[in-house]
Amino acid sequence: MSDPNKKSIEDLLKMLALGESLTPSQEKQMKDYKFWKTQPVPSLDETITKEGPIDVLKTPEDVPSEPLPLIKEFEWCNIDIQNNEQLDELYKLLYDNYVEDTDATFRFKYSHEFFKWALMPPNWQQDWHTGVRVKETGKLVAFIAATPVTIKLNKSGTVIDCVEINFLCIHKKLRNKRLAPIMIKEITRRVNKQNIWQALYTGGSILPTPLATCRYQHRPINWSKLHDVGFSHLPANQTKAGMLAHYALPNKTNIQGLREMEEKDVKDVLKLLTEYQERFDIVQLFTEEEFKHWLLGNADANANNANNAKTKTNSFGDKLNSNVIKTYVVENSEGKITDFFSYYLLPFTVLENTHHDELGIAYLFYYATDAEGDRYKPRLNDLINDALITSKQYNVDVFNCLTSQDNTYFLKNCKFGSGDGFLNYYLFNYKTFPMSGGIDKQTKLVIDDETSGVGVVLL
Ligand code: MYA
Repeated sequence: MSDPNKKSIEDLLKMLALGESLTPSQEKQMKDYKFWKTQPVPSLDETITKEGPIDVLKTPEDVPSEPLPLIKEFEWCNIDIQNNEQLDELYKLLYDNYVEDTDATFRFKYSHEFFKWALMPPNWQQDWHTGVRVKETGKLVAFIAATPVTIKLNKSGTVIDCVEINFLCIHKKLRNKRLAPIMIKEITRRVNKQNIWQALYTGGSILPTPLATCRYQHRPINWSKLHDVGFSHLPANQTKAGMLAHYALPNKTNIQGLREMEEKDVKDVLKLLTEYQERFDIVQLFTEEEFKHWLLGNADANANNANNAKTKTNSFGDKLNSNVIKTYVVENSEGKITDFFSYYLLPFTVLENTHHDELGIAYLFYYATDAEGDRYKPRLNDLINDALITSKQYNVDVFNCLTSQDNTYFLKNCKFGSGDGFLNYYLFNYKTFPMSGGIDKQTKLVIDDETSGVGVVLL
C-alpha cells in the first residue's frame, strides 16, 4: 500500500515548478498586484487584438545611470561567475532559499558547470548577474540574473532581442518585504541601459499575464529508486515487479545512426532546428556560437572538467561531453543529420535517506526532426524513446519535460505522466496572442497530438 506521508512524483513536480496553481478563490485580481500593475505587461483580463511592444517611448539615455536605492543595511553587487568563491556563495543562497521544500528532503544540486552553462552564454554581461549583500557582513542575500536571448514570433515574423530572467531568489528571512520589485526594477534598468526592452521569464506563480501555461510531465526511469526515496507510490492493484516491467527500457538505443553531437555538426543541427521551429508561435533564434554553447556546453566549464575521468574526447582529440547538457544527432547513411535531441541534467541532493543521497533528473531541451506527415509522430516517439534510453547511462532516475514544443505527440507512448506543477511563460513589455501550451485551458489536461505553440525552452 502507498504511504500517505511519502512524496508522490506529483509533489516533486510541483516543487520543480516553484509554485502551485491557484484555486479560483485564491486568484488575485489585477488591482491586487501592487507592483505588477505598474509594469508594462498585459492585464489579466485583456484580450490581445494586436501583437507588439507596450512601452516604446524610452531610449537608453532616458534610463538612470545609478542603481536603485536600497535600504542602508544592504548594497548591490555583481556576482563573478568565473570566481569559484562567488559561485559557492550563489550556490549556498539558492541551495538554502530557492526551492520551497517544507520537509527539507531534497535540494537542487547545482554545479559550477551548470551555473557557467546557464549564466555565461555568448555576450553574457557581468552586471546582469545582480546580487544584494548585507553591507556589514558581505553575506549574499538576494540574486537575479539576465542572459541574452533572441526571440522570434512566427505569426508576425517579428524578431526581438531580449533577455531571459532567471534565478530570482531572496533569502527566506527577507521575504515579503517588497525586495523582489526592487530586484526586478534594477535588472530592468541594467538591461534597458543596453537598449534591450523585452524579457522572457517563466514561473510557477500566476502574474499578469502568461502568454502560455504548460504542465510538467515526468517519466520514471529508475522506478524502484523513486519509490525508495518516496517520490513514487505504488498504485492500487499494482505490484512493484509490474511497475518495473512497465517502465523498463532496453540498454541499447533503436535508431540507426544515433550518436553524440560534435562541434562539426553545429551548422547542420542549427539549420535543422531553425526549419523545424517554424511550427511554433514563439521560438528562440541562435547564432552558431550560441547554439554551440547551449547544445554542447560551456567551453571553459568543460575544460575545467578535463581531469574528470568521465570526460571523453572524440577522434580529433576534442573534448566532448559536458556533464550538464547532452545532445545526440541522427546521421543517415548519406551523412545527413536528420534528427537531434538534447536534455540537461540537474540532480537533486536527497537528505536524510539511508540508501540514496542523489536523484538524477533530466530535462528535455531542444529537439528536431525532418520527418513529416505520417512519419512525424512515430519518429518523434522513437527519438524521445532513445533519449530516455541514453539518459540511463547518466544515472537519470526521472526524465522531465513540459507540454511545450510538440511534446504532446509522444507523452503517452513514451510513458510520461502529468504532474501537478504548471509553468507560466511571460514576456515583459510585449503583447502576444495567447498559445495553448499543450493543455486544455479549462481542464488542464494534455491535448494529444497538437502543437503547443511554445517552441522556446527556458531553464
Ligand atoms: S522564477 C523563480 C522565482 N524564485 C523562487 O521561486 C525562489 C523562492 N522564492 C523567492 O526567493 C521569493 O519568494 C521571490 C519573491 C524572490 C520569488 N516573479 O519581495 P516581495 C511578486 C515575478 O515581497 P518575496 C524566476 O526566477 C509578487 O507578485 N514577480 O516577495 C523568474 C509581488 O508583486 P505584486 C514575483 O516573496 C523571475 C511582489 O513580487 C515573483 O519576498 C522573473 C512581492 O515582492 C516571481 N517569481 O520575493 C522576474 N514572485 O504586489 C520578472 C513574487 O504585484 C522579470 N513576485 O503581486 C521581469 C522582466 C525584468 C527585465 C526586463 C528587461 C527589459
